[in-house]
Amino acid sequence: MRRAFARRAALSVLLLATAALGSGAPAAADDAGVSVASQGSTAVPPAGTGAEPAPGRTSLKETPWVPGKRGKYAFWWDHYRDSNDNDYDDFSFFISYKQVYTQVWSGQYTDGVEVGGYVKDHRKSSYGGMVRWRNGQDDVAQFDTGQVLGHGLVWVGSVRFIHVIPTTVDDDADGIPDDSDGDGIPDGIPGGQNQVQFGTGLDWYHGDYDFGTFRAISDPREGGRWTFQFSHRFYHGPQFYIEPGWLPRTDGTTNWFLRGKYKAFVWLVGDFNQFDFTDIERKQVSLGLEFAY
Ligand SMILES: [Ca+2]
Ligand SMILES: [Ca+2]
Repeated sequence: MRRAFARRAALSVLLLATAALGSGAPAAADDAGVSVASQGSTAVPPAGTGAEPAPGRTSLKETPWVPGKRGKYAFWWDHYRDSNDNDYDDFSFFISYKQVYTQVWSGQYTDGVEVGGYVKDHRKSSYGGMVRWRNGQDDVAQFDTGQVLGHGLVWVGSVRFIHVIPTTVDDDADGIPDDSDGDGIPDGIPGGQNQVQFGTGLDWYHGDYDFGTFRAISDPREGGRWTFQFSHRFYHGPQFYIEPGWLPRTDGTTNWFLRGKYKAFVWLVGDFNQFDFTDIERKQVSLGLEFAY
């Protein structure tokens, strides 16, 4: 029921956003920073980081790199409500400088820090990575590349190494490890403590700032399961965009998000199933303020 609703909602959002903005967003030639020549290069987000469908990631909210600027900083409030009716509030601070960034966050769900960056070759293809530590959740290292193909297309590949910190599952969030088969041995983390995740896909830059994203991301928790991301950012000048995303999975579940920006105000709403190595579904509302410098 919830899945069906989420799917309908996501489709409605996509259709509405496409109808409202897809045709009405003129490519503003004077939007400084990104020329036609630099599309798929300057504007490329750190490759592969957009491949992450989990809501806690910076990249799901924003591109860390601002064309023509040294960087940017942002303050975020994240509110989660999970399928056990638990609420969490987390706060984070993000800052990028040239080709590196860091983010720290703290709150009821987790505390953590992430550091990432990239370099580019003479073809403006990127090679990047990030490391992240989340207290009581996981340690992550990722390497990724974005290869410029021309015609605004960038091929993205990524590999992510994940060390899951909890050793048992607690899907009903009662503080007691679940034992689904009742044999007295708690359920282990699906996929084990150490996991490797692969991602691949394309970004397509067109217009002055608009871009579409496609990703296929393996799910090490369940062999053969993949998550796909279809999203598109519709710009209307540098101060305003809206980006709907639809994330179907090969097991039939669907996640979605809708994010946007108006001047310094940035926001995201979304619904994410099986978040963070549990069967818990999490709805998310995030509000932030961000400033380029
Ligand atoms: Ca439990
Ligand atoms: Ca058991």
